[in-house]
Amino acid sequence: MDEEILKSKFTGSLVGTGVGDAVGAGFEGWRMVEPEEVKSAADRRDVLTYTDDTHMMIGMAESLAENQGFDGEHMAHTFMENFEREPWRGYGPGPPRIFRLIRAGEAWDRVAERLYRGGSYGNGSAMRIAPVGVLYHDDLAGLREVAYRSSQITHSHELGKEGAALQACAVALAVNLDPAVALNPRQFLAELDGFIHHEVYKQKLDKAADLLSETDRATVAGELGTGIEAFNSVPAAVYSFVSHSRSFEEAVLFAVSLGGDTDTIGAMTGAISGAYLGIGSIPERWRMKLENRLYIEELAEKLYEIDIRTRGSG
Ligand code: AR6
Ligand code: MG
Repeated sequence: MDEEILKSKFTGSLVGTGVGDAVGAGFEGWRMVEPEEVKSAADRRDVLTYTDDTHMMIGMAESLAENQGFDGEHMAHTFMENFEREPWRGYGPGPPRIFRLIRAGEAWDRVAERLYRGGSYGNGSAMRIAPVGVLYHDDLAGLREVAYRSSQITHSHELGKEGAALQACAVALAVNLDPAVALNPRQFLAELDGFIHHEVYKQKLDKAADLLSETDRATVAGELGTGIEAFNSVPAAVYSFVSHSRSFEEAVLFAVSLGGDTDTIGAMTGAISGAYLGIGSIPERWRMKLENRLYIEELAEKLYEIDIRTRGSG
């Protein structure tokens, strides 16, 4: 693939996370909303402010860039320090508790098991995963391992880990596809199905395929789910992407219009769409207003440089 196109996919996925998150942020908890309404709300705002989704995505990218790959202890401390600087980003209930326990000296890879029964299956480890998806785009075994281990910091339930791996894989597959060639939605879903192990996700991916010709948004939202749990939100993001693969804007507006956990489903949809279509597909009027855009682009470029070096020596 042309190196400029590949680079634009790295930046597209990370900035896409931020834009999707910020566009969805005003509608969290709504039952359903018209795409037009989401669009005009985003257009009216002077700054697109992101939430914890993008804040944690930035932490992942910072840690991966600094260590040229995954270092769990470092990533956990990066999350914790970022949270302590900006605790007002809208974090879910679990992660702040984890950060306090890590601050008190608990081990980064054990602490998450103390939350909920068997650890969290919230979507918090999937929403932030775009940097893993782009960095490991040509190594799906490595991607799975890093998705699981990074999830272990805050979301140790197997459904939390699998949701992070599914979202990372969707980003990676999108990076590897030529944006000039029309996407085959069924094939994309089938490849994800081949990658994923857990039956809960396999069933959701099958449903997504069955819903490809569905025109009623309420049916899509009801069947796939739009909740805070990873299995009730990653499938909706994948669906929003495959059903609107030619347009970043349409994919994100559709994702948010489903209601529920709109910022996170918007963030995950933006990550996949940006990874497929590249940074140029993100509407300029949104991209330019994204808070900390230049820093996010810089982090994406650092990950891209690591990718080039790894491929050069591999
Ligand atoms: N059993 C029952 N409920 C659970 C379990 C479990 N094992 N695991 C999670 N939940 P959390 P997050 C429910 O706290 O994933 C922000 O708004 C439980 O109700 O780990 O980081 C972001 O933008 C729990 O409170 O946080 C995202 O929208 C909830 O899932 C979201 O929060 C969330 O899990 C991310 O939250
Ligand atoms: Mg959020």
